[in-house]
Amino acid sequence: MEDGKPVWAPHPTDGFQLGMIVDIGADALTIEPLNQRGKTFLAPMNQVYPAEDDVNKHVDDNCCLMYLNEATLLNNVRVRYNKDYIYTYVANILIAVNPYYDIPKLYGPEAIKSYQGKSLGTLPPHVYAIADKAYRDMKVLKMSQSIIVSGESGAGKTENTKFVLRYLTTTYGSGQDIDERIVEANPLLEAFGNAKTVRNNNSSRFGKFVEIHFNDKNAVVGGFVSHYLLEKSRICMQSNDERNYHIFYRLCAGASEDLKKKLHLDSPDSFRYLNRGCTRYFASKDADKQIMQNRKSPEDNKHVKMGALKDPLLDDQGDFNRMCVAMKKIGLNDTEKLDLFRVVAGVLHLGNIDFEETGSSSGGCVLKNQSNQTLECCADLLGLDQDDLRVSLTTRVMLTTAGGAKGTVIKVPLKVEQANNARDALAKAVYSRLFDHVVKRVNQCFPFETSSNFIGVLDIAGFEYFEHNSFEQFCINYCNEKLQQFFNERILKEEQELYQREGLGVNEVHYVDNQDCIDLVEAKLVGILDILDEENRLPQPSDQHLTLAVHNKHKDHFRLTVPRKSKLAIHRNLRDDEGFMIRHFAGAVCYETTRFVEKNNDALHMSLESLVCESKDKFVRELFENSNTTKDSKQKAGKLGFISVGNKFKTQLNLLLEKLRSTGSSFIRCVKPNLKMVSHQFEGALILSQLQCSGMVSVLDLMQGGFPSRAPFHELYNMYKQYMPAKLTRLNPRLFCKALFKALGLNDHDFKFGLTRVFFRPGKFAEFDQIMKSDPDHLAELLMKVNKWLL
Ligand code: AOV
Ligand code: MG
Repeated sequence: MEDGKPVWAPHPTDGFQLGMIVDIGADALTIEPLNQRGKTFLAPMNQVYPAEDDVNKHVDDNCCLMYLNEATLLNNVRVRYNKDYIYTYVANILIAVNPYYDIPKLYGPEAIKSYQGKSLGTLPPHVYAIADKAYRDMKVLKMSQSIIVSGESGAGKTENTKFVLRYLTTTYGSGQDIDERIVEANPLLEAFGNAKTVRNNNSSRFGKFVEIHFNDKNAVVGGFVSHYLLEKSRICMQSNDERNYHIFYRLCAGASEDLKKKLHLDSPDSFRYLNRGCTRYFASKDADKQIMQNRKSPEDNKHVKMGALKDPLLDDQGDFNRMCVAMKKIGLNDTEKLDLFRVVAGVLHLGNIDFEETGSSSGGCVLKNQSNQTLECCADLLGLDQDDLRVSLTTRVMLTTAGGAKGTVIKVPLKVEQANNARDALAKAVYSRLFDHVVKRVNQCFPFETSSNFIGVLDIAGFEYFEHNSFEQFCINYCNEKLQQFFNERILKEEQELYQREGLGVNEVHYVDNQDCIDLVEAKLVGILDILDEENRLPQPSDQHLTLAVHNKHKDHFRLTVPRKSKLAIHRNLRDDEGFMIRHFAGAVCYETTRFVEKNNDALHMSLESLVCESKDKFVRELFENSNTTKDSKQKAGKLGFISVGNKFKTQLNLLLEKLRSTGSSFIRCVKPNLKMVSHQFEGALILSQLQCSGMVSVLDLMQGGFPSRAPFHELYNMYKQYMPAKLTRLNPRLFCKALFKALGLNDHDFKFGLTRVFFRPGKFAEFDQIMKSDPDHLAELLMKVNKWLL
């Protein structure tokens, strides 16, 4: 860092602030903030970074900056965000900040047109540019491509994913129904798989990989959606201020009177599964106002006053109608629609069944009186026999070995609490099978026979850590470890391979391999997932026993520790048998293991399973027949009452990564600008931590030590030949560039000539470009030099 130049020093809310170094200590610097002269503070040496000369300047590709570090990246993204440039490149990686409002013309038909066939970097950074690059790479390299969209909840993954799908189908579609269907499948998937959370009013509660398939002429022929880990706990219970899946409210708000009668529907607050989350509606007053303003007309606000469970930020009735239109467009007929709605209503009624103690010595329970009619409704909607349903909810079939008579079936009465659990388990099973069906049905609407290549878009939740982290966070963070490893492989490894190919002889760059963390979770027998399965198979599994087993197996593992207060993880103090802490690439997370065992089991207990499998309703029966549960695993489950959620996810994830590794890849890192979900508010510290979690900072480290900007010889040649004398333009592009660089007197240290392109040190390409675009007299003078040098 040079004397007398401003630096970026840490700031608690802005991330970084400009200041001057006024004193240098052993490992801390004394900084005087530029905007608070006279006041000083101490900053750790390794958190102070050189600032660009002009901190108001911004660049499309962050690699054009002179200093590549997290502070200059944050500043570049901030300056751009304030001008509504929400997209920024770091080399080929796209950073996308959620604007929380519709930026005029950003995504319109003209924008779609303009990006077609354009190399990355010729137009302002855009998600369309990434989509087009994927398409051109697929075409030229004859290789499938994937676009990995990541970021925390509310960062804009799903919106950007939709823009990619719309761009590709509009630009390279077949001109037939299929194009529209690929886009219109989303409202249906979102109705069943998205919900309002405190972080996002339309939060995807499942991961998805959407493939658009192309024929040998590179036109769209079909699509395929894979889905991962629908959040099941939400079906029966939501946190404060959160809702259940959209479809429940939409159906209650939007169904015709006729349909309402048929499905015995009422306002959402009459259903247990809907009326326990929303005690307060507003994420914040500001967010609320903002969103109200965004509503196009007063008409949009008129439902706000409806029943207590009506969320003023969401227009359930309008959304219901839009969803029905989408269903029609993708080809669902009325019977199919009714099938879906019937099961949704069935789940709602199931949730309203209440139990009370019998008071008899057997300790069992019975349905509360007023639940009898609900039972009837529910049985009717799901095609079940009323009495069978009653018995299955209040008793459990067990195989007994008592008295030596092996395998005698007995019915054990359930306690109220157990009956509640049985009811909820059934609801979760029915709804999650219904979701599987929705995805399957969506896939039938863009079928294809053969395809040459595909472009897949991955929209899956990013690294999460909350105050309480449970099995869901454990799975999603495990997934992010795998994706981070893939990112490292692709970005860091490939960068080095490029240097090698081009004969640059740059020192190898080291990065932290997270294989050890992945192994900790997924290794055979000793990995946490297998330890968990083993626990599930015990006659009396318990979360405490599981937790101790995990600690025992990995006593000195670098990545695993007992839970304790740490700077990195905000959590309550847990006992050693209540949780464990994992050091992830993005920070340490403390997992509370309560209900891990239960959440890891996908099996319904025997009597419930056979109940639904024998439903009189063909649709319900098929939900269970055609589920992902193979016959094999069902048989296993029958014996042990256990189907592993964790290991199923592991298998799916490994298949996904295998697929990703076989494709070319692009990365989109989405960023959430503030917690209030409002436009024009840039919370620096919050954004900085997202950039760090996404691995962007290690990319910058790599780039700062290497040659982040590069330009193929022929591109430079084409860019500047118009300014050159004829003699020079006769040279081949490589010689042309050499001559030019020599004449300009550029410092040898600032660039390197590879086999096909010039590589620039950070910021040096911008300098070079500036010289070339400087005033004509100056350029002419320089060109004279080129001429002279050549002669
Ligand atoms: P997510 O997919 O990353 O969260 P979304 O894509 O659902 O986040 O974005 C959240 C909300 O932000 C959207 O509903 C929009 O209102 C707004 N938004 C996002 N991107 C844009 C954009 N480019 N322009 C305008 N508004 C935008 V989650 O699914 O919760 O992890 O599980
Ligand atoms: Mg989403």
